[in-house]
Amino acid sequence: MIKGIIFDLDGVITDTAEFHYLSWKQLSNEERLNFDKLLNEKLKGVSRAKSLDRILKHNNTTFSKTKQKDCLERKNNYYLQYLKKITQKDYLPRIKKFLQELQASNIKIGLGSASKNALSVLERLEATPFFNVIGDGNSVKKAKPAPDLFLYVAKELGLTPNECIVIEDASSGIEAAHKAGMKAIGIGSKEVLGKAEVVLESTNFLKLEIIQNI
Ligand code: B16
Ligand code: MG
Repeated sequence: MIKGIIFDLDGVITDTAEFHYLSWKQLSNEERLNFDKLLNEKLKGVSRAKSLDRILKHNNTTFSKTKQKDCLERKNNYYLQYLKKITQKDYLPRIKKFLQELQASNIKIGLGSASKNALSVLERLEATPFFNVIGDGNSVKKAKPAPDLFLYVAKELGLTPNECIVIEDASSGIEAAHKAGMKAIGIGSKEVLGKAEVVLESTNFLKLEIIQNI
C-alpha cells in the first residue's frame, strides 16, 4: 500500500528550468562556451557540478578545479537572483491542490531534489509546510541516478521503498526511483520517461486515483 509520495522539485512542483538555463547561458557567454536549450534539457535533474562537467565536455574543454569552483559560484549567484522572482503563484498546474489532497488522505509527503537551493524555492512558494521530509542536494553524497536520495527520504518518512512513489520529470530521477525499489510517475514525454510506470503529459493530470491504482 502506498503511504508516501516523494516529489522532485524542478519540473514537478515548479518550473525553474528556464532560470537554470538563463544562468548557465550567462556564465557560458562570459566563458565563451557554447550552450543552448538542447544542452540545457540534458541538465535536468543533474547536480550543479555535473552540469558544468557536461557543458565543458560538450565544448571539448577542461577547466582547473579553482576555475570550476568559481564558475559554479557565479552560476549559482545568477540563479539566486532569478529565484527572487518566484512567488506562491508559481506552482505547476494542480500541484498545490494535489499536495492538499495527499495531506487530507494522510499520505506522507517528501521532497527528493538534486538542488542545493530546494529549501529557498519551497519557501518562496510557501510550500514548506506540506513536506514531512525535505531531501535536497545537501542530503546525500551520490546524486541521481543513484538511489541514495530517495532511500534517504523514505527512511526519514519512516516508510519502506515499496510504500513510496516518486514523481519525476527527468530520466535520471526515474532510474534513481527504480534503483531504490520505488515506482515512478514521469511528468513529460513518453520518449524520455518511458520507463516510468505511468507517464503524464503535465502535472495537471495528477490525481489520487493514479496513486491508488499504480
Ligand atoms: P542547484 P531537481 C535539479 O533539481 C535541476 O533539475 C537541475 O537542472 C539542477 O542542476 C540541479 O537541481 C541542481 O540545482 O544548482 O540549485 O543545486 O529537478 O532534482 O529538483
Ligand atoms: Mg526535476
